[in-house]
Amino acid sequence: MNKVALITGITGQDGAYLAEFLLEKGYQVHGLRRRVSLFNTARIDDLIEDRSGLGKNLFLHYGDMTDSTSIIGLINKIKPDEIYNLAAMSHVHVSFDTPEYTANADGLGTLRLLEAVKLLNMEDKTRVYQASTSELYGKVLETPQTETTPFYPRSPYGVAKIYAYWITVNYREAYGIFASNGILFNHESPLRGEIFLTRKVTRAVSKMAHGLQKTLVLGNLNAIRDWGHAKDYVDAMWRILQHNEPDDFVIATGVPASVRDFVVLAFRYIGIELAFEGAGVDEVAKISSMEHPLQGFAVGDVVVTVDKRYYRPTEVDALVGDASKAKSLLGWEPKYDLQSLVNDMMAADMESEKP
Ligand code: NDP
Ligand code: GDR
Repeated sequence: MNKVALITGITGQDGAYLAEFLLEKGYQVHGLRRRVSLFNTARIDDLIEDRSGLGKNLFLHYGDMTDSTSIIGLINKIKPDEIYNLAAMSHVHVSFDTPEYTANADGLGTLRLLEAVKLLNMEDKTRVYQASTSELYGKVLETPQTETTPFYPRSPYGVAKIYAYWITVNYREAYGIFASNGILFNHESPLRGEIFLTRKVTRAVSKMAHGLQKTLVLGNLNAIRDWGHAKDYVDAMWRILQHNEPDDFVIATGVPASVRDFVVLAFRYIGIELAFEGAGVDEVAKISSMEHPLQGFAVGDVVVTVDKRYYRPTEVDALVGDASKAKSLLGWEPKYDLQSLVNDMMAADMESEKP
């Protein structure tokens, strides 16, 4: 019998990669999708349309993390062996504008799911993966961050996710549910949402290369993140649920890079070197050299500026993770480094942004 998996958030970046990963392993995959006014399945349309032959084992169901009945009904109907709880209002900056909704979907949503497993007496059958985050560390008290580093979230998103983290630990300890947290650091890909930093940069630089955009406006260039590839990180999620006992794991590359560093690598992909001048909102990046002429651009042109509207009320300055535990207990290793991540994203956006 094929294992049955439920993925909440299947229409998101990680959901799409995880669905493909599990289908390739022979799972029957069910996805919780919410009703929105435009189609939201672009990332999984290849699977839905069964272009690779994997789609026959994929089933989508309408529901919402804020609606207990849809969650209980679905889990009761499909009786999953594994649940991957990826659904969330996942944008840190937006969470400052929608704090109550974020707490409901990201925090209470996790409770609803765990409570459904308990109510349906599926504690012994169903394993639960919770999409926890490096945003739990927030104001960093120790570097690099490990499973034992204290948490200090700095956004409504981080605070909602800390509830989800602890309710997952609590249902494991109280009811014996195989429930584990993956504390994942930033992971990106060509499927990354367009308003996250990396994708905003790779799309803008690709548009510039095609003569469709003149400047890129960003927020805090000093923030430091540990960026990996989503493909590597969904493999870690699966390994966490195959482990012989439920536990919590940091998943990260261990390599820090600033927003400025990421911008430099993306421009270098199209043959442009940058020189940064000024500081804070007055900082700009100018073209210092060009490998080949690019129509509409000359050495000395300002191509990156900073605008306060992209600053967050409270920022997470620097995150870098130590994934030693996952490496030794799960045998997990990332295949992508920052350069190959940038190359993958730039190659995809150069194609998709072609006029
Ligand atoms: P995305 O924003 O790309 O995807 C989020 C998914 O959740 C989408 O499918 C979205 O649906 C769905 N969703 C949002 N709100 C609800 C709701 N109320 N009910 C049902 N579904 C909902 O996120 P990622 O794929 O990048 O991340 C996956 C998970 O991992 C998230 O929980 C995120 O917080 C967490 N995480 C992500 C990291 C990263 O760097 N990517 C790092 C650490 C944790 P729709 O398509 O309709 O919007
Ligand atoms: P983050 O990702 O907040 O780390 O959360 P994001 O890509 O949004 O920001 C990364 C850093 O870049 C700075 N920044 C900008 N960010 C955006 N979005 N837009 C800009 O113009 C910009 N300029 C500078 C930010 O201030 C920040 O420091 C992501 C999400 O996927 C979460 O769901 C996940 O939990 C964490 O990663 C780990």
